[in-house]
Amino acid sequence: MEIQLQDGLVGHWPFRGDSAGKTGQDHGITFGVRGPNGEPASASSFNGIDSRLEIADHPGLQFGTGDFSIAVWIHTEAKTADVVGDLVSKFDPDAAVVFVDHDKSFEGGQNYGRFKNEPSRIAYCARSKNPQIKATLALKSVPNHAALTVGGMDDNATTKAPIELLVNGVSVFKGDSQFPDEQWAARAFPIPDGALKVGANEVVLRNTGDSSLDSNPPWFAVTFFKISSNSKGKE
Ligand SMILES: [Ca+2]
Repeated sequence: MEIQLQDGLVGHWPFRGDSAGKTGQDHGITFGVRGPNGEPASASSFNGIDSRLEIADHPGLQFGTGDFSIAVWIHTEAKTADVVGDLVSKFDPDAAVVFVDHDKSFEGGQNYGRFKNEPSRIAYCARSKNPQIKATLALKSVPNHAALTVGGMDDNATTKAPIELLVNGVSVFKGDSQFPDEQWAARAFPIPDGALKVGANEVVLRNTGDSSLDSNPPWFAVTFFKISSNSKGKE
């Protein structure tokens, strides 16, 4: 079966000449550089730090749960001294999201590396060396009816780890974790009005279990925190 590139095509950004930015908002891209085979103005250059092309949301970009393909043609330096950045990502512009492996603001918890395919930190009990995980999320504006979403995992015991979640010191959840055992899940917790502010917001996940052990259950693992508008809370 032959499949044409144009079949079901949602978008195509050639990055040739200076036209690439016309279909999005460019941030620090150098257009019109030499591309494949040294041909002038046939490629664009990204600085690898913060340059990017930002495309506004569009119904065509709501992929749902079906399969889709993304193809890119890139050139990198022969030798790179840094980790490779994202080629394509999608995000809610009103949300603040930090991932354990992307954000240096994570403190505390045992840095567990990759666990069940996700980078993670683990909070052990209250009297252990790693009883809490803290991260800072920067908000450009304060969403109405906000929620804190946690990408987390409960321990391998059949019981649930007792945890407390705090946003800027305000408790948004306290009790047995509602996460599955040894399986990643994302759960949203409403944040009371007034708890958030523009700028840095501190999120803490605390294991309130009564133990000093740094290995046994109850433990709780985190891979990301997200603060966003809680769509369920909107009128
Ligand atoms: Ca458990």
